[in-house]
Amino acid sequence: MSFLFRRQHLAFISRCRPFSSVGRADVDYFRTFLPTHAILTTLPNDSGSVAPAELDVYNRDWMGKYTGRATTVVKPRSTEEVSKIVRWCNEYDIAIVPQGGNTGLVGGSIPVNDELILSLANMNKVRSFDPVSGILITDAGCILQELTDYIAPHNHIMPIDLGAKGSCQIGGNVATNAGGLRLLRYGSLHGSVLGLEVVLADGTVLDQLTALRKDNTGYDIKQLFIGAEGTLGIVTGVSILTPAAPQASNNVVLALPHFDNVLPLYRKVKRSLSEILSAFEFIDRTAYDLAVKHGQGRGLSDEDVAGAQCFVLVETSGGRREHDEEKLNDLLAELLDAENPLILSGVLSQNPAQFSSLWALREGVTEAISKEGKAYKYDISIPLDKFKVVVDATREHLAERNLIGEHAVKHVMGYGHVGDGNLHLNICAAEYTQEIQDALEPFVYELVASYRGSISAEHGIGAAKTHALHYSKDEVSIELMRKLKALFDPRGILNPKKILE
Ligand code: FAD
Ligand code: 2HG
Ligand code: ZN
Repeated sequence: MSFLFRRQHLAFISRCRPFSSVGRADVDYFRTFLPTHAILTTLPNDSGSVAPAELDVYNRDWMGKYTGRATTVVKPRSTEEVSKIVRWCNEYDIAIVPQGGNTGLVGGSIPVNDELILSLANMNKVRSFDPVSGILITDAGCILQELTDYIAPHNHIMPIDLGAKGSCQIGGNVATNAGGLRLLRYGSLHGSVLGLEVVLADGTVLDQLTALRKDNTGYDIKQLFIGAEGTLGIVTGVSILTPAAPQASNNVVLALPHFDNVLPLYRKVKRSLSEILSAFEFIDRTAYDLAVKHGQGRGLSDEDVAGAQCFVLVETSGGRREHDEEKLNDLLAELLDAENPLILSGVLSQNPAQFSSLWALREGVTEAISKEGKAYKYDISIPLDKFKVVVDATREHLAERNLIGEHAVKHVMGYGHVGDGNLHLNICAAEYTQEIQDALEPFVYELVASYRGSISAEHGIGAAKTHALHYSKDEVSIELMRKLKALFDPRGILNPKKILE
């Protein structure tokens, strides 16, 4: 009985604990092993403090939606330093927010109060790369693009790619279980991450940084940290399997007269391109127009896109350029010559610059929306044939409440990874307002739940969706998640109020 009470009590503590603020004594302790430039604090301190504005980049998220009140950011350079910081914080009740590139889209990397921000930015060394196996072992703070550049001369590529590649870190990718643009071909990080090094809540270092393709020795504990959003441990090292670079990559953007053509087109493309198909991405007309308006890649001519309701980007990656080009050209010819063509027009990239420009149309939508206004983002998994239904229903729902207009919701749009059944429903407004928020939620979540979909396909739960977790997870699952949290982080210091309320 008393044991049961203690367990329940522990779970309670991990959810509700009030934490200590970082104080001068804490900063003084960090200074015993961190150099001056690795501590940014606004607290009055003998060794110097910074102006509060200098912490803005750490306290504000990429969308400008979430703002924290951290007074101190630490930037350890080694696993040992991370461990010392975490051990200290655990002992003195200081909550920690691990932060990578701060490109997350659900507020997970921002303190909800004045937690200590532990930035991984100074842990940015590649530990080893084996060009034979393709296994890369790296510090968690390495930026995705830099890892791509590092292995490129060895003719390998990262198994993950996303629009934020210039800023996001591999540790952040792992912590969010980011999906991105290559998931169709290379699968999720649950498959390509081979090992992790993690600092646990009490400062213990869990060394599972193996370079083994196969390892069935008991529970696969590392999987729990993939997608845990920094709530179970701080990822300091990553071992990841990188595929051989394809010999040739091509892409084409196709303009479609109706959304109804997307699924027949997907079936056709899969059949015709089979093993060389590496991406099948969707952009509706609103998203496409915004990308073009904000200079994200060069589109098709006005004539080509007249009457197009949506667009699809198809990428091929294969072993022989001539073979792949021939297949893609045959497919295009077939699509255009058909009695009832599925497409209106298409542009096939002719050179690397055009290849990047076509990709930018798709990758650049998020950036374009942020230039246009404030985004409400719903990153959902739903049946493919419901992509348009959900976007239209949301637009209508907002229109019925008179919320569509230049000073309210400017655009409602959908784009995403058709191949993964993942739609990005974005509502772009002039400002973030409670009225729009209340109109969108729980409306969108109920719609998603009605299709037994997921309210977060790839961005995570962060702070943004804790209240909505139950739309995609039943009580049994949530209770198990709570128990795991209490087991890994009994004092609840790691990224509080993220994932679980
Ligand atoms: P952060 O934003 O710093 O952190 C994200 C979460 O992980 C937080 O909860 C944080 O506490 C935790 N965290 C970070 N590092 C660690 C660590 N070392 N150990 C433990 N926890 C940690 N996502 C996709 O899935 N697919 C996409 O295609 C995609 N495209 C994007 C495009 C743009 C333009 C932008 C801005 C974002 C996009 N994202 C996408 C969101 C995506 O989640 C992040 O870009 C990326 O995975 C987060 O990495 P980060 O280093 O910036 O992490
Ligand atoms: C993408 O696929 C990203 O472009 C971002 O996951 C999606 O901005 C979004 O909603
Ligand atoms: Zn995405």
